[in-house]
Amino acid sequence: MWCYAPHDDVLRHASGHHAPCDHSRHDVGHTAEERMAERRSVYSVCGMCSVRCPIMVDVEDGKARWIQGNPHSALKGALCARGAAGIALENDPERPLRPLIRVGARGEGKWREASWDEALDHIASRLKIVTAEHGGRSILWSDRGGPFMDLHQAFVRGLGSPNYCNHDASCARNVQHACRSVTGMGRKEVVYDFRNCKHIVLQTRNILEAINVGEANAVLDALGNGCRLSVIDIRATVSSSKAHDFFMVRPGTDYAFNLAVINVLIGEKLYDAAYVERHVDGFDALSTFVAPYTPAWAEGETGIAAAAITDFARKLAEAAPHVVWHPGWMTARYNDSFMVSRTAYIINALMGAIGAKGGLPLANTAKDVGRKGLKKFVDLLPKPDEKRADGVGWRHTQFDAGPGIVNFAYDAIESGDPYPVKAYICYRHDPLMAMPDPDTLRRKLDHLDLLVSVTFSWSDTAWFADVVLPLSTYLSRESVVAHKGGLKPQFFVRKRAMQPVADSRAEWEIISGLSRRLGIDALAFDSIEDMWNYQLDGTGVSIADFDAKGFVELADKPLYRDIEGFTFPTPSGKIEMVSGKWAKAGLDTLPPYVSPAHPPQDGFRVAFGRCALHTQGHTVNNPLLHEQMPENTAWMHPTRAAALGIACGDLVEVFSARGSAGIMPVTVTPYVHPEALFMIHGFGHRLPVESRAYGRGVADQDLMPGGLSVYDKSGGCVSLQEHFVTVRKAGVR
Ligand SMILES: Nc1nc2c(c(=O)[nH]1)N[C@H]1C(S)=C(S)[C@@H](COP(=O)(O)OP(=O)(O)OC[C@H]3O[C@@H](n4cnc5c(=O)[nH]c(N)nc54)[C@H](O)[C@@H]3O)O[C@H]1N2
Ligand SMILES: Nc1nc2c(c(=O)[nH]1)N[C@H]1C(S)=C(S)[C@@H](COP(=O)(O)OP(=O)(O)OC[C@H]3O[C@@H](n4cnc5c(=O)[nH]c(N)nc54)[C@H](O)[C@@H]3O)O[C@H]1N2
Ligand code: SF4
Ligand SMILES: [Mo]
Repeated sequence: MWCYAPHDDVLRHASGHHAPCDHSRHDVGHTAEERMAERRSVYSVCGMCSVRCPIMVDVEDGKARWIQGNPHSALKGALCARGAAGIALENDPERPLRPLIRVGARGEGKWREASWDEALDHIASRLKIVTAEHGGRSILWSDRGGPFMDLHQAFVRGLGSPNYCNHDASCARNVQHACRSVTGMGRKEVVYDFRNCKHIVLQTRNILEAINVGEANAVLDALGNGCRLSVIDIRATVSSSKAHDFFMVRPGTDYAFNLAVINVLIGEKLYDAAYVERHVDGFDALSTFVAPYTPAWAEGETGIAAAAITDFARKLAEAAPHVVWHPGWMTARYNDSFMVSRTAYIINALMGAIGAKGGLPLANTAKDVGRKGLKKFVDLLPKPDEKRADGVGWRHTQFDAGPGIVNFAYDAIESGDPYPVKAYICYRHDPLMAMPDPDTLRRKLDHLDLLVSVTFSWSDTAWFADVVLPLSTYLSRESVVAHKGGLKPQFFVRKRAMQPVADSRAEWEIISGLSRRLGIDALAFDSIEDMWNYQLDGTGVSIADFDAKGFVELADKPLYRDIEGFTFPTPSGKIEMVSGKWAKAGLDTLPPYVSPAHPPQDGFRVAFGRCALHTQGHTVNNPLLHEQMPENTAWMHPTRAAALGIACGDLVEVFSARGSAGIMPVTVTPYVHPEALFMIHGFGHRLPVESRAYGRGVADQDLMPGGLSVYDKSGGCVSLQEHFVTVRKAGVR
């Protein structure tokens, strides 16, 4: 069994400053002494990435000793390396250990330590001043979205602001909007039924390294059962190493690839004609549109042989409707990424896979299985009668208003259009790393009167903030109850496995504390139990019901809803090849393909992705994960390296149009497209408080000057790979 032993000085250091906070009420039935002496297992939820896997934490003497995947769940005990590194995070002194209030200039790194009361009083008084001068609408909030956002959205309502945003404009908004434009539903309203699938297609999706543990298990099980796997990527990955077909496309040409596949499926009548007749609107327009986009044409664009595309389309049709063409996840890449996802959904529809077992069946909510959903915190507060600062819902009518498009709100901070935005709470969000061109973003954020970062590790945004509030890690905080849709919908809850080592707080403690100070009485809860009880009221589930497995399933067995009589929530009521909603916003959802520019002489297209060992930018300073992977390297094709006189392992300086972004080692490999310079995201840290990560590798977001205003007009995501870079040999290691 692996166990992380904290340095003694860490614990002494942190516990010496531990604020008095009575947490005993959260552990009903245990005295502090009993807790210290006992060994127990706590069902909880991982928080090391946005997936939030169910976990089981072994606790001994009041400390988390071992984390594994919840054995009752689809994880069957498995966990990824990052989730297991939570204990190292909890014990790491190189993170904000108590509230900090800025005393120097923004970003200078001069702080004074504050008590929680002082920090929350400070924020509340600043928010009151901003509200008095500019109204509640001038407060912006952003987070990572996901199952706990109800409480956040309620708090933003309580502030009197419509400006709740999440990080999705730099992640999956293009997929969300693509799904909406084709089916009328959000992307999570369908399930990827990998376990019963016969042909999985991964396009811009590295499912075995950009991990969701349950999903990775399901894909491996499917492969074991003879499911076919095809991977479309610009480089080889662990996923492609398991594939029957691997297509290494020219970066940015996926739309061409998909159009050619549709061309074959329609031209050779390989689609499900009965399904199309029953459920699809606009098929004739699609047929006419794809006619010129033949595999021979696509070969010139993608570099994939025409015969291989044709053969692949035929194999796909053989498996229909047990087909999942993954529409992608991190698709904030190109100006046509929305269309890549859209055509993926269209192909799934042509295969009859949307709504089918082994394809993309409909996800069920509590209501769909005859149960009552959680009571929502947002319903405790009136919706502010204000337009959103990011223009979503009125200026940009095609986009979902729920989480908006956060970078448009940044424009409002700078311009004051449509109204001033003066305070910004970044909760579990690091936009200075997650958004392109941090220099420009810093200039925009500098127009704020108040910037607050709520975080469990140092981040570029925390460093630039006026107040830093340390959030407890997922091991030492509870969260509100969450609902997860799926074939078997469920409620799940994060429980506190141990008391925090640092003087940090759980989100409910922070939100209740601020609500109390701001007069948002509806959210000024005294305990997490009160919140859980409010949420569960009337559902027939009590908090004790989570003791058995950590989650409560709302159905006995997977429910596959028949879509025969189903009306899709689109303007036509059908799956739309031409989107009615987007057309109303003046946008063409079958736009002609535009060939991406080739990089200039000696240049590369910047390309990035995730690795199994790190989450975004916030784990590269984690002692355990840093040891496993301390820096990123630039992947370069041998022909390009030879032309530049670069050998594997050499150091190169990487330049954007604006200048140098730093020096990194090169990995020379034939398994990356010659036009791309690929690197793992999240490195290139420059904060003096992170001794391990400091100065290691290059930050891809620094290679995207002007990137905040380069975005997919139909999908809403920033287009992070629409940037070219050059390299210069900087030495030999
Ligand atoms: N250039 C470039 N930009 C990108 C990407 C890229 O590959 N390249 N990737 C994009 C993607 S896919 C996404 S999702 C966004 C991510 O952007 P973010 O959502 O900003 O990603 P994280 O680094 O996970 O940020 C979470 C921040 O919240 C803090 N935090 C506090 N509590 C918790 C907790 O309980 N759990 C976690 N996980 N964090 C906590 C972390 O310390 C960290 O500072 O960035 C996007 N931006
Ligand atoms: N280990 C780990 N797992 C994670 C995360 C993490 O940080 N670390 N983050 C979570 C989050 S927030 C997200 S959004 C998901 C992301 O999950 P994914 O979207 O699967 O992750 P990425 O690695 O960003 O991108 C997938 C692949 O797209 C490829 N790609 C780049 N450009 C192109 C192109 O032009 N065409 C094609 N076809 N492929 C291209 C990359 O080479 C990469 O292999 O992962 C989640 N899981
Ligand atoms: S994929 Fe890994 S890091 Fe993400 S929630 Fe699951 S176990 Fe945690
Ligand atoms: Mo993401």
